[in-house]
Amino acid sequence: MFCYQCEETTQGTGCTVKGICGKPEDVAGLQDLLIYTLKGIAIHATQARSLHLERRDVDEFIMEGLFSTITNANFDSSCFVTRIEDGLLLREALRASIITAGGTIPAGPNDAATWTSPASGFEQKAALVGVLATQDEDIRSLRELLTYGVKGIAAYAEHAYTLDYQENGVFAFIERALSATLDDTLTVGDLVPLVLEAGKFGVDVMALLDKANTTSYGNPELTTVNLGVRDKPGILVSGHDLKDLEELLVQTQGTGVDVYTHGEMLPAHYYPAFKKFDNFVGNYGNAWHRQASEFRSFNGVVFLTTNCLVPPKDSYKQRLYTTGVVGFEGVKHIADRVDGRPKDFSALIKHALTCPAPREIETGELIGGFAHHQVIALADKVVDAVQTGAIKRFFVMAGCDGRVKTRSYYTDFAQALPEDTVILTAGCAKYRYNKLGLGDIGGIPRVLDAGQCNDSYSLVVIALKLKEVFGLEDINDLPISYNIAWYEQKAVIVLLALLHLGIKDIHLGPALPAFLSPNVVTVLMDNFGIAGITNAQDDVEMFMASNGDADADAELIVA
Ligand code: SF4
Ligand code: SF3
Repeated sequence: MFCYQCEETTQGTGCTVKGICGKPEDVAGLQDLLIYTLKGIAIHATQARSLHLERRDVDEFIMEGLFSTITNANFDSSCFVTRIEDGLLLREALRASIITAGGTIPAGPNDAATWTSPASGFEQKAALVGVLATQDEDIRSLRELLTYGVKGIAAYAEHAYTLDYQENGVFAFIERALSATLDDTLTVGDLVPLVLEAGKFGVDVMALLDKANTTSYGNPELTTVNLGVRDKPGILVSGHDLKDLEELLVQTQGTGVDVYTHGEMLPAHYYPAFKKFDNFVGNYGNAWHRQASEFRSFNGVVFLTTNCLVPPKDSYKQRLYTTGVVGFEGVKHIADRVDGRPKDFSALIKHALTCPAPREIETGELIGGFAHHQVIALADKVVDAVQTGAIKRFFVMAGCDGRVKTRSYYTDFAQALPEDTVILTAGCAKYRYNKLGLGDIGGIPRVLDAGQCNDSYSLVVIALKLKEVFGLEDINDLPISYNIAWYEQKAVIVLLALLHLGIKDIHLGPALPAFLSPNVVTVLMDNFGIAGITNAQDDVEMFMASNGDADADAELIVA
C-alpha cells in the first residue's frame, strides 16, 4: 500500500504497511481502486454533460464514493468492494446512455473507463492504480493535491445534498477534475490552475453548505454549552452530519435517553433549531483522537455520523453505531433514508436504554456560536475594539486536531499570544485551546468558535466583511494572520479556498503535506507565501512582527 493523504502519514512520507490511522493494506488498495473507478466514471460523466445527459445518480455516486475514502471514515473492505462493483455497473450504464443519445465513445479511452474484473481480481488491479502509478513526482503531487481537494469538496457537497441543496456546477467540476488527473497530456502548467480552480469550487460548496445549514436550522448564535453529564442513559453523537442529529433528537423525545455531542458535533448546540430539545444535554469530551478513552467512559451508545472514526476498542465496540459513509467491520450500521423517510434509530435508542449513565469527565461550560451572522451582529463592537487598539490582531486557527504530540504547539501558541489578540476558529483544531480560559476583550471572547470545519466559510465571510467595513482594497491588509492546523482532506479544500480568495502568508502545520513535492511547495511559497511552523514563541513573535504593526495595518477607514 501507499497512502500519504493525511498529516499523520508514516514518517512524513507515506504509509506503506498499515496506516497510522489503522487503515489496513487491503482497504488502502480497495480505496485506491474505488478512486480509480470513480475517475473512470467521471470521464464518461464529463462527456455525458456535453450531451446534456446529466445524471444525478452518477453525481451522487461519485460524491459519496469520494467521501467514503477520506481519512477515518470507513475501514470496512466489504463496503469498498460493493462500491467498486456498483461503480463498474454504473459506468457501463452511463456509457450505454451516451451511445443511445448519439454520442460516440472516443477511440482508445483511458483504462479507468474500460477496465473490468470480478471482485476476486480487485486486489491485483488495485496494485496497479495507486498513487505511485504516476511516475513524475510533480505531476503526481498535483494530481493528488487535486484529488484530495476534490474529496473535500465532495464531503461538503454531501452534507448540503443531505439537506436538499445541490449545485450542478460543483458536480461538473468534481467530474472534470477527476478526469484531468488521468490525462497524461496535462503538464504542471495545466494542473496548477486546475488546483487553484478547485479552491473556487471549495468556496462555492462551502457557501452552499452554509446556506443549507442556516436555512434548515437557523443562524448559529452565541451559546453556552454544558460540559457535564446528567444521570440518564445517553447517546453520544460524533461526526459532522446535522440531519442525523436532528432525526435522532426527534426520535429520542420522551424515551428517557439524553443526547450529547462529541468532537465536531459540538457546534450543533449553536443552532436555534436544536435548542428546543430538552434532552440535548451538552458536549462530552474532546476531539476525535481522544475517543478511545472518552467513548469508554461515556458508558452509553456512541453514534458516528461521519469522520473521524478510530478503529474501536472492544470496551465500547458493541455500543458503537455508524451510518452514511462511515463503516467498520463488526460495527452496527444504521441504514440510509429511503424515499426521504427519516433513518430508523429505534435499535440504537433501545440499546441506549440498557446502558448506565455517562461517567462525568469534566464540568463547566464552553462558549461558541460565532459564525458569520453572530460576529457581524457584533461588528460595531469588534470594529471599535480594533480602532481603539483593544484588539491588535486576529489569528485564524481553523482546521483539524490530531493525535501527534507536536500538536501541543497549538496550545502553546494560543497561550503565548498577546492578550490583545483574538483567535477565530472552526473545526476540531479548537480543542487544543478552547478550554484554556483565555478570557475576553471588552466582552468579546478571545476564542471565537464559528463551528465545524464545515463552517470555515464563516471565517472567510467575517474577513470579507471586515475588509468592507474598514474600506480596504486587499484582504491581506487586515490585521489577520492565518495559522492553520490540517489533518485530513477537508482541510485541503479549506486551504485551496483561502488561496482562491487571495489570502497570503498562510502557515500550515504541524507538518506540510507529504504529497506536496519540493517543486510544488516552491510554487506555493513563491506565489502565496505558504510556510510551515517552528515553535510557538518564535512564531507568535514572527506573526506579530512580520505582518507589521497591527495599528499601522489597521489605519482603517470605516466605510
Ligand atoms: Fe496513512 Fe493517513 Fe493514509 Fe491513514 S489516511 S493510511 S494515516 S496517510
Ligand atoms: Fe476534525 Fe476529523 Fe478535520 Fe472536521 S473530525 S476537522 S480531523
